[in-house]
Amino acid sequence: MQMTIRWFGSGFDVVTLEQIRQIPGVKGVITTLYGKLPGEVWQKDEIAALKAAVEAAGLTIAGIESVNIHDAIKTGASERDAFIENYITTLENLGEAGINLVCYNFMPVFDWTRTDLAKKRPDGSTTMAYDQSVIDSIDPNDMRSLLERQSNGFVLAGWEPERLAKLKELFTLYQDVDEAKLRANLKYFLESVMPVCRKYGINMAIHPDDPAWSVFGLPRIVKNEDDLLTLLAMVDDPRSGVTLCTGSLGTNPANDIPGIIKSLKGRIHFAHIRNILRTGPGRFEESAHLASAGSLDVFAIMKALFDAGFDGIIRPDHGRNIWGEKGMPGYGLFDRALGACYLTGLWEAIERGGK
Ligand SMILES: [Mn+2]
Repeated sequence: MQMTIRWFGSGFDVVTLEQIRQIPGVKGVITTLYGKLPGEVWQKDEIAALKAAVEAAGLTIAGIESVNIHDAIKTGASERDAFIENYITTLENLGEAGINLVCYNFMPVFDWTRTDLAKKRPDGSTTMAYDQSVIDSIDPNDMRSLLERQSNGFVLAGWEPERLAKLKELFTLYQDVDEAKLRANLKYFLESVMPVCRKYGINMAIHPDDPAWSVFGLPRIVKNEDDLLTLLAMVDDPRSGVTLCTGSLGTNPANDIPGIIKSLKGRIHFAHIRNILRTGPGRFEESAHLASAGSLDVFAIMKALFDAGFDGIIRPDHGRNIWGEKGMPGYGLFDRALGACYLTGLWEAIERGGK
């Protein structure tokens, strides 16, 4: 297990590499070229500069989150092959730089979705929360402004303003795409990139849908164990795997996460561990990582990863905003550092207890 922290790059992230380096047990970051739009090629010199910045701070790049996928690929539009070629070139350039973990998602139109980015909790901290009744009562066009108003001025990952400015067109692109079509487009994409992944030893790790159900009537195909097993069987290559995001899968109480870990054995390349507190049907908020703080048994999750022989990369997922920090929602330093230490402590105890 390698503990990491997500870092959005200088100029985008207010958390510094120097701060991350001081979190016990963290030697690597999960990072990205944050200014890149889906479909753009990541050039060798840009990757080299990112790598140099991380390494100058005494850290390594443990993986990329994310290389986002262009909507033409997700919808199976005629220009998808050109965008897949770009994606392959990006993977080659990452592979040449020795980077071999890429997280991505296949969610249509909207990436992760929340209705409140700074919900006040009883302890005075703020956190991201979701309420399906809010989604049901608003127009998807208002979704972007709802989040932008609360984002502390940060561009939110996966919510590229340039892309979402064309929301109407985006919805039109997806109007004939149902789950079966989306799945077929994912298969086409994965089959196209597997040769370059095999050549460079790159693990592709799909992120589950967040929340784990359809939003605004759009199809979603990475919601539960069945979906995950279907996609792994569909392109049965060890380089095609999963980002186990407990906070995303855990939004649906029917998802037994330790059970899912057991079934996915060997195909979990990356884990996002966080806790959520389910506050009602279709409602949840992000809690501290501690098992006792939310609805997920984080100990049982870490134990299941250990028992499955997991030796991949972990990061504490979102944190609350605590101690007055004004960070990117979900991505402040303090609560994620607490999360990293808690998860590392659990792992140490499980590992030593097992011997
Ligand atoms: Mn996640």
